[in-house]
Amino acid sequence: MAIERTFSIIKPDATERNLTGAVNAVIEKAGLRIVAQKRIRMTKEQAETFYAVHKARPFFGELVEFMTSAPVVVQVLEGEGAIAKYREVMGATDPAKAAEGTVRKLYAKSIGENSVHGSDAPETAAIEIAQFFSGNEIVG
Ligand code: RTP
Ligand code: MG
Repeated sequence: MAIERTFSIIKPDATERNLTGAVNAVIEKAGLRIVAQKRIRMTKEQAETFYAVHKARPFFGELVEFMTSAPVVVQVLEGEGAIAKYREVMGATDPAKAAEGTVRKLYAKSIGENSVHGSDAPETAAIEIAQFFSGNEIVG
């Protein structure tokens, strides 16, 4: 399988509970390498752009409000099949349905406040990485 890069966000519910290191431990234990990372406060504009695909969904306003409510940690993860692997490591969107040992099973509070984001395909990974990182910030 090819070496890929995926985009990750440690969301406000996790940073607020001081779980950045705990989430990173799960990521690294799964064999994914954190090749870029920064803590930011997302602006409303950044959150709306990032989740534009969900604009028509009933939870969009709530989602943007949540993502801007506290700092987040944006990351680039690298590894074999990193995109699918990280989705596995994260677990299902709804923590009640997430498998044992996944980040969301371990730490998520609810379907909305679910601790992490991960890209769902190579195309979205490239777009999402480019929204938050320039090439020289990523050190593989
Ligand atoms: P993400 O994009 O954050 O990695 O999560 P995902 O693919 O597992 O889920 P997606 O369907 O793309 O939804 C994006 C985020 O929107 C929030 N959400 N809230 N209240 C709700 O019913 C609801 N559904 C989704 C979650 O924060 C979800 O991760
Ligand atoms: Mg998604």
